[in-house]
Amino acid sequence: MKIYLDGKFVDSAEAKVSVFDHGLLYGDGVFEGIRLYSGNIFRLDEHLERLEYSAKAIMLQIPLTRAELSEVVCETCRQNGLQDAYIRLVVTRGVGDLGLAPWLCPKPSLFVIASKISLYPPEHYENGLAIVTVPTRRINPAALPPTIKSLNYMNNILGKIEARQFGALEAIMLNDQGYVAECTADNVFIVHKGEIITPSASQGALKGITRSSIFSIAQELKVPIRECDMTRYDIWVADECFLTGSGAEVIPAVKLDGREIGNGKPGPITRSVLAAFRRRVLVEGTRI
Ligand code: PXG
Repeated sequence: MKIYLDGKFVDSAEAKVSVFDHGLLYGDGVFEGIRLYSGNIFRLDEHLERLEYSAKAIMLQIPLTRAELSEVVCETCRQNGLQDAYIRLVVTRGVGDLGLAPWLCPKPSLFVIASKISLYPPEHYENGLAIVTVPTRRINPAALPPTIKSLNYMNNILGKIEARQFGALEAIMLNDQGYVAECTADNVFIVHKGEIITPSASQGALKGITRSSIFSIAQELKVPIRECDMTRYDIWVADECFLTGSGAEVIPAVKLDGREIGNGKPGPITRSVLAAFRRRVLVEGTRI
């Protein structure tokens, strides 16, 4: 496997960063998780824009322009002969001393890994996921805006660990006011009386690239869609529920905390959204 690391393509065994890199020492950096589908990088430009916003928010200078980054991501896929892949694009604060100070890190580090992804097992797309609500709350946007896709994922990891303790693959995370924010690595949607509803980013959700494509899919399907505050009650009484993410794509959730959502089976709107999504991933974005 060839990894792009700071201007060069190197073998994975040589793709190493320093123990003094602040990405490692403090989670000081930003990243994107992107998908390549049959030679098409799904919504690459939107991912690069979000990366730029994340970097701007933490006052990190990305060493490449948008066009250069785009080419590096495409070339990493080509170098590895991939047509379908999961792409991880990471910008770290770079090497500094043992203090926090980011201004003492003169050179950010940038690397791109393109590899295979392990998806949720296919039967879950057919039968739906049983998810739980975890005790760990989504971090308050005033402490660390969840809209920044930073390398500091400990809040989500605690949620993920708890999900597993309860035997679930994914979990609802509430914000500190008790409203539904999102899942540990996915956004959440419900369908109620023919309408698609999702929490707004201000409730503590990442502005997911998949999430934003659901808004245009809803238009295509002529299903009304809106952002709204959401409690667990809204999920209890919803007709359908689904989760979205670059890894998960669109996956039905059919149980929450042991309660059936709707009739306990993936619903018709979820199925049409998933089908529309699978068409779009082949055409929306950048061909390598
Ligand atoms: N919320 C969080 C906290 C995420 O990390 C999403 C929502 C969905 O956003 P996108 O832009 O992907 O639609 C994410 C993204 C994985 C994996 O391997 C997870 C993500 C992305 C890619 C792979 O579980 N999370």
